[in-house]
Amino acid sequence: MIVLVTGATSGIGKATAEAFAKLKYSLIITGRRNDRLLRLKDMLESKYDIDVMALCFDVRNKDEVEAALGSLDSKWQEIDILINNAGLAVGKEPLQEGSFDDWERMIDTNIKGLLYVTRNVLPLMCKRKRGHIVNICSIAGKEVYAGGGVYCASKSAVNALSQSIRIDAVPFGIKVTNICPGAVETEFSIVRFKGDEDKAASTYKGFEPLTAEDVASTIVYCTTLPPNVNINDLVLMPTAQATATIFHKE
Ligand code: NDP
Ligand code: 8X3
Repeated sequence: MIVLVTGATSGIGKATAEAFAKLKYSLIITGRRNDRLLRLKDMLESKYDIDVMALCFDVRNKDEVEAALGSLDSKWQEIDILINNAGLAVGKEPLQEGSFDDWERMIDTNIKGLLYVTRNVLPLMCKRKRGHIVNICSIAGKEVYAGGGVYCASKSAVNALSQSIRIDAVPFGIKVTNICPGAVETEFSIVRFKGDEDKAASTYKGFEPLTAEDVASTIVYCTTLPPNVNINDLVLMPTAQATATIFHKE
């Protein structure tokens, strides 16, 4: 089995890569930070005795995505599972104060990046009449909240794309799963608050958030079900989180 995980240099993507490594799957790991990618490749290969291909590219750059995925030889083209995980939120201002640059980073990464990667991988799955695409959406794709406008819109788009890819791919026996986590403590909030670690840490104060490993084990669950079973859509939350905005904090 071959799994491609985008955004494997941190958080959910990294934990997911390791969860599949434990199952002895071969891995294609991607991200922009090549030093982290190469360290992860070395660790996974030596600890789990598996094959790992590291591809360094920016999912926002269509040419880079095509060049990286087009460089795969026939063995590595046999991707069984694609985890579209690379993504981010930037800023949390009300829309009237929002930054065009932040908006473009979110739209280009979360929507267009997911599309560029999927456009390169899905034809390979269609040809083999097998495959599973897991899109990491968010509770932000199901609900909106103050200051979340463009991030929530980008994740609503992921929600819609999961449904439409499922329709287009169903004649080829391909599964599509949309995974919507609530609060997961990763580098997500550090990125959202542009390096302000105190503000990022305050997001997770007073309750126990999900861990990246919690999401990874859910992804493994969804992708190891029998061939006739697919989880279309899955929302997982910390027990202390009821909706996108209602938390029980001590
Ligand atoms: P992290 O910031 O820890 O990880 C994000 C990953 O995405 C990194 O590996 C980063 O790699 C990669 N990435 C970001 N931009 C690009 C890009 N332009 N090209 C390639 N890779 C990129 O956050 P999470 O693990 O939390 O986030 C993973 C996914 O989960 C995201 O889609 C996020 O929206 C979603 N999510 C997160 C939740 C949370 O509370 N944390 C909840 C719900 C969903 P690099 O910087 O090396 O390129
Ligand atoms: C990340 C979770 O609630 O910050 O997608 O949007 S949230």
